Amino acid sequence: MVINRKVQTLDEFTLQQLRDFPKATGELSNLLRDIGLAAKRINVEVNKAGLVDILGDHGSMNVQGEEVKKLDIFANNQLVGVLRHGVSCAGIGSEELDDILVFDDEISNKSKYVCLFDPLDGSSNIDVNVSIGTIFSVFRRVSELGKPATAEDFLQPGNKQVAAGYVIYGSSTMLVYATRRGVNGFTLDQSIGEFTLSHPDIKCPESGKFYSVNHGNFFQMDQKVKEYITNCQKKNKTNGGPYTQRYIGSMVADVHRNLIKGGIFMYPGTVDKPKGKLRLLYECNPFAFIVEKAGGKSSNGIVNILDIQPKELHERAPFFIGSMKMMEELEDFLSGKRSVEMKNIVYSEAPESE
Ligand code: P6P
Repeated sequence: MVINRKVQTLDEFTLQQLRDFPKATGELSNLLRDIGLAAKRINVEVNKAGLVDILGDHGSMNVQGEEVKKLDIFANNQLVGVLRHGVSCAGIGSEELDDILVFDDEISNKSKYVCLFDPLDGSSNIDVNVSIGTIFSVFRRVSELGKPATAEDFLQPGNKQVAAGYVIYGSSTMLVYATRRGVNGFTLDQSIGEFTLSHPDIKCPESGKFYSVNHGNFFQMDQKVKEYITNCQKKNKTNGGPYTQRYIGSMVADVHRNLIKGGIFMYPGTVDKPKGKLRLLYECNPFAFIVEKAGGKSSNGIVNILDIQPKELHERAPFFIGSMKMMEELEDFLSGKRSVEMKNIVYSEAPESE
């Protein structure tokens, strides 16, 4: 039987990283492989969500006050299980858990890392078969090894992440993760049950044609954000406008598309929700780390997302992320350097940008 050595599995890739960097202890590689295992188990259930009674509301409410669907709990339990059983994680923070979960056993307390995750983001889309995802963030502990992890291990700015990634359960199931060495994508090969390297060294195009925002919130947004969005809809020879609006309402799917093809994703603050909707620690930070390692940029509209010092586990942040040139154009509007006349715009045809 011919063994195709060109197909590199996630395990082979992370082991190769160890060969390339002999000083590495292998703990991070182990942690990433653990997450890959949990993702494979979650994928099985996501793929049959419509067939078994795992679908539908779990009835409980999570810390966000959102109805929890059974798959959220299943996904959370898979991640907690593999990380607690592994030897590379001292504790976790999860969208589904009110507080951090410290594993506090002799082996886990010696682990260098802690992990935060949204086990199944976009779960409100499960019953309409829209792509959903798992998002994760990995920090090196700041507390003393050998003792239980502490809250400070989790409340670090995003620029201290050592790895971050996501799994998208879509037309195919992909695991994408970033370390300081770059961003790589692995597609699940169901025939061998392994994530295999399909998108090596992902780079975010410096510009793109997609802008992603929930237009239903438009009139609640800051004027400068509204002007930027209006500019996205205008003909513009310099930036290729008008852009195409694509918004699936599932962050992993929206950001993944923009990472691969170029684009900008926005979840700004609104009058009702000045901090927006998205969670800093396990939604904004991981994607900010990934997209920046791929050459893109992110912010909360004022500072780089990765520079924010978190105060609490489930805090929210306004979120803008995407291609470098599109983010720079957004910043020109947010700083007032550029503006767009919005009165009397006749939309019979997209007006020229000045
Ligand atoms: P809205 C899903 O619930 C989620 O957390 C993200 O995946 C998604 O980007 C966002 O909320 C959608 O929120 O308010 O536009 O429906």
